[in-house]
Amino acid sequence: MTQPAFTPRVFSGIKPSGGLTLGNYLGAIKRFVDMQKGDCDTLYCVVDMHAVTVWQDPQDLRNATREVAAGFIASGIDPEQSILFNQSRVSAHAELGWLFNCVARVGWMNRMTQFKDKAGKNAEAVSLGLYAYPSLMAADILAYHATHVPVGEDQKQHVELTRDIANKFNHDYKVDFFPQAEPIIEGPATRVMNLRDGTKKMSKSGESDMERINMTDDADKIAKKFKKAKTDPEPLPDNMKDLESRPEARNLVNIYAALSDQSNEAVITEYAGAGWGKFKPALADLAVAKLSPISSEMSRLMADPAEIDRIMSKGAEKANEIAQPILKQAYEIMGFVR
Ligand code: AQP
Repeated sequence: MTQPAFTPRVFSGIKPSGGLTLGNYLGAIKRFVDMQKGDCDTLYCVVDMHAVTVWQDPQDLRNATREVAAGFIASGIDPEQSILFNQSRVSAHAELGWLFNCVARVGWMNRMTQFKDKAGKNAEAVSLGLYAYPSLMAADILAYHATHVPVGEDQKQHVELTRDIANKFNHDYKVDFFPQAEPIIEGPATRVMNLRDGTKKMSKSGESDMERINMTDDADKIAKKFKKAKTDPEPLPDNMKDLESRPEARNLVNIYAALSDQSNEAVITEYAGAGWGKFKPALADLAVAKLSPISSEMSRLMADPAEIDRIMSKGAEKANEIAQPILKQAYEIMGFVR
């Protein structure tokens, strides 16, 4: 089946399951801002319906939804240029998500490593929503016929499943209706790791606050967290290859590179032979310089939640205008009487 020409369109989201981390910033938001500068439509979503796949206290969910929206805006997402909204305001996500639950196969879901990681040994007791999460994510993307999805490394498998769902829908109904969305995973920090264990991803919901940098952390906290970050006794080498077996050291170099918009090779060349006593304070200073203007702007925005809600509501109206006709056609293709 040949793929018809779909207008390039960017979609991505972040779930308000806690405060934003440096991982969300470098792996996603910073890159969303870069893509906003291109020629295509950009839609950025606070995916609140994904957040409730695990328990969220209602007041925490409200705060985190506004905080993620504030994080987008403070980092440079312009609500006049990009469509910025929260997922639950556009019913097409849930509706198309159900249709895709009937397209996706249980065997496909069983292969999703994020579900395995999150459910762990407790798989019988987690919500059905956590299991079905990837088909809702496919709906998030395909409700807009989005073609490009900037994500961190951990979401690659879910974007690939989105392609499988689109393919199966197109094949089963003999149409060329849904595009093949491309995951865009670029830069030196596509997987920012936990500061206390370089083999685990930095997450909002990780157990200890010391394992992550929150976008709202102040200068002292950032300095303290980098100072206490796990490393090894060796100085930095002069090439990235020698960091292959040193995950914590590699992570700090990658973070430095992403924050300073350099390649990790350039960073390692600059700091070759340096010890942690030199590198960690330089990294902390850089992180404070980049994050503190964003966190001050986030606090300013968070002081006026009604304004954030107004921005998300306006964005949802625009999102709905794109998604509704696509949803309507999907229903028609499947044979629903409307
Ligand atoms: N550590 C990370 N490094 C690079 N990218 C990351 N992303 C998340 N963590 C890292 C990217 O941020 C976007 C939004 O992710 P999400 O919040 O919707 O889901 P997540 O990946 O499950 O994030 P968390 O922080 O790990 O949340 P919790 O702890 O609640 O599950 C995605 O593009 C993701 O790749």
